[in-house]
Amino acid sequence: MVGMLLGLSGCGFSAPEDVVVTSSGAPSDTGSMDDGDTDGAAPEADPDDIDDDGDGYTENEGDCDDASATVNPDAIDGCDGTDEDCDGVLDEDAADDDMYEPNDTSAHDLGSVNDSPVQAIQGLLHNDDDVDRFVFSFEDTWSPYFALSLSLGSIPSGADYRLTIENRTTGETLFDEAGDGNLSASMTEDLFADQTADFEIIITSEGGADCNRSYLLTLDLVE
Ligand SMILES: [Ca+2]
Ligand SMILES: [Ca+2]
Ligand SMILES: [Ca+2]
Ligand SMILES: [Ca+2]
Repeated sequence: MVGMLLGLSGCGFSAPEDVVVTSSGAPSDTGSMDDGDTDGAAPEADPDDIDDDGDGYTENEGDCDDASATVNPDAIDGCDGTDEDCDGVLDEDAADDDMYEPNDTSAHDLGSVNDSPVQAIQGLLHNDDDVDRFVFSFEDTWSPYFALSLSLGSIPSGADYRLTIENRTTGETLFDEAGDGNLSASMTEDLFADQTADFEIIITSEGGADCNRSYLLTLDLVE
C-alpha cells in the first residue's frame, strides 16, 4: 500500500499526514496520527507514559496531576481540598492531626457524665466519609440531674451534619437528625430512667464536610 502511495505522490497525490518521504525514499512514521499503520516503525511514546513533573509517576502509573510533583500516589493527603494521593478520597490523611482519631471505628471515650457533667469537644469531619464517634456513660442513681443537653454546633456553613445518639446497651436510637447551624438533643429523665448505660454519639456529614473548620459538641448535665 505504501509503495503504491509513493508511486502516486509523484503525480500530485497527497500522502497521509503521518507518512513522509525521506531522502532515501523510504517512508517513516512521524506519529502525528494514531499509530495504526503497519510500517514496522516503533510507535511513538504515549505522553501518559512520560513523568512530566518528575515525581516518579506517570499518568498511566496513577499520577492524577502530572504537572504537580506534590500530587502522586505516594503523597500525604493533608487538609487542602486536593486529593494529593490520587485515590479519589479527599484529604483523608488530615485525620493524622485529629486528637480524637481513630474514632471512625473506635469511639473516643468521654467518660462518665456524672463525673464530668459539662464537656465541650472541638472535632473535625475530614471529609464526607468521616465518622466521629464518642461514647459516654451515665449512672442512673439518685442524683440532682434530670436532663442531659447535648448539642452539635458550629457546623461549617454550607455543610449538613448528622447527629445520632444511641444507647449502646439496648441498641436503641434516641436521637437522629441532620441539619446545619446547630443540632440539639435533650435527653430527659425518661430516657435515663433505669438506663445506667453507655451512650454513643455519632457525627457524620450529609455533604460539605470541611477539615479546616471544627464543630463544637457540648454535653451539659443539668439539674
Ligand atoms: Ca508525574
Ligand atoms: Ca504529579
Ligand atoms: Ca486522597
Ligand atoms: Ca489533600
